[in-house]
Amino acid sequence: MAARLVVVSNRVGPVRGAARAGGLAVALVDALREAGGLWFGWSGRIAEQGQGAGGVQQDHFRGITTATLDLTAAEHHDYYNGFANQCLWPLFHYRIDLTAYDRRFYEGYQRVNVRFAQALQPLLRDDDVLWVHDYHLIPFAETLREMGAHHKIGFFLHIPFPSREVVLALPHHARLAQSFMAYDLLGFHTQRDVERFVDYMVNELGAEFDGTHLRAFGRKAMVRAFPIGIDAKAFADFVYSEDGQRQWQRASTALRGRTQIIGVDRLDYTKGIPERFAAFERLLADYPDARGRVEFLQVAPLSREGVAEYSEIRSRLEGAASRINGQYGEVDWTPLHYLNRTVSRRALAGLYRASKIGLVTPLRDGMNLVAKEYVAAQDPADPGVLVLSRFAGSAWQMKAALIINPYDTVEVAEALQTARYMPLDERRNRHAELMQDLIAHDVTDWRRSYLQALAEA
Ligand code: ADQ
Repeated sequence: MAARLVVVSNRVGPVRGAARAGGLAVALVDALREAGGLWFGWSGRIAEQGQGAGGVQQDHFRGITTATLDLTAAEHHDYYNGFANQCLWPLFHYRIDLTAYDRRFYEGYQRVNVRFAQALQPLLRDDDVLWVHDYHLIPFAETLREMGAHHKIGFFLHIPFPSREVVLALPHHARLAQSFMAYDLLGFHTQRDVERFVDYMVNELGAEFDGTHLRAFGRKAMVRAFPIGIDAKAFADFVYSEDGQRQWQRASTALRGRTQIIGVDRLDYTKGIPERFAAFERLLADYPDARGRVEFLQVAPLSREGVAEYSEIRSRLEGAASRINGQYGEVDWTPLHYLNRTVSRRALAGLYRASKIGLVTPLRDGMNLVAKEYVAAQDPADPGVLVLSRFAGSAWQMKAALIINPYDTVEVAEALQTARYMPLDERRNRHAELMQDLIAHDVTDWRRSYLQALAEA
């Protein structure tokens, strides 16, 4: 019998409604189903202030077990909002200016990793294989190994690994590096992330690298890139679902022949949304023929509302949106539509299809799945054009997109204008190239190649 898979991630996704949650949740649920697995992590619940967090809650559904823990209010503050989202998240996205180096955050982070490891350990079987996800849980394997675990444990980082100089700004960087080495396989989205990680480990910490394995702190780990994909075929089918059709129709009717540009992101300062608004404003300023003929729809549900930077960016965007509409709008034309709302994945597919231009401008992004979803939702016979930031991990794969520098609003406005007038032949060719790669490197391919490498590591 194949070894059981244990997935460990900060949030345990919905197992029952995984298809609705989409992307990663589906991929992990499929992997767990194949191996009859266990998914372990935070429940998403916070205990009342001053209350303990209680024990592990287990649930079983179609061969998958979930085991979750609540966080105390203090843990949520120091570990989740603190070290994970105010220190590692900004730092790994090159926002040294937003990085909070509070020692209490780091201690809270370590404590939660220890508590999680202690809670998982009694549930482990000898031949389990563990797959740990993302920056919240870097010390997880080291902590488990200190408790005697000898399992095969892999790690995947969903966000970028930054260049060496940036990592050095973290007071605890060498401790974290040691924690990384407790894994047997370290997975990153792109070869560039692998190179930056190896450069840091070798040149700062004296690790040795032989092209596939890194040796440091008395341990050896395989290091490789596994670019995550989407289920491109399923996403393309969403366009023809009831919700997809409804949104597509609704948007098309409202557009009355105008061109729609779409942006879809969690409201996060790494996604380059203010820069995107500025580029749209530049388009209207520099290309008068766009006025009255183009609309920009930005869908950005609020996220991490407990962190101050997130409310700041929210008010900044509200200001920019009303200024642009105030300056350029007409009684019968609103240039910019800005919605702080989550849309179902099917409805999202319909919105992408109704949009002739997909505008994805992160200042840094591990991969960026929106770029892939936009392409998958297009009509191959008359596809829209993707304008994509060179700082998204996906730009390394999606070379047939119009690749731009998101800081350069003039260049982005030019790309939007190019996209508006791109001939059908060129749009088809670019789309076909992008789609071919999306299908060849989909999310199933991603998890299979990761788990195969882990089995061999
Ligand atoms: P995120 O930073 O969340 O993920 P991204 O890869 O773009 O970024 O994925 C976002 C997902 O949320 C997409 O599937 C998108 O459709 C969905 N989404 C966004 N806005 C939505 C809305 N309004 N309604 C409904 N759904 C919405 C992190 C890393 C990325 C990496 C992924 C996966 O930051 O770089 O690509 O993990 O590894």
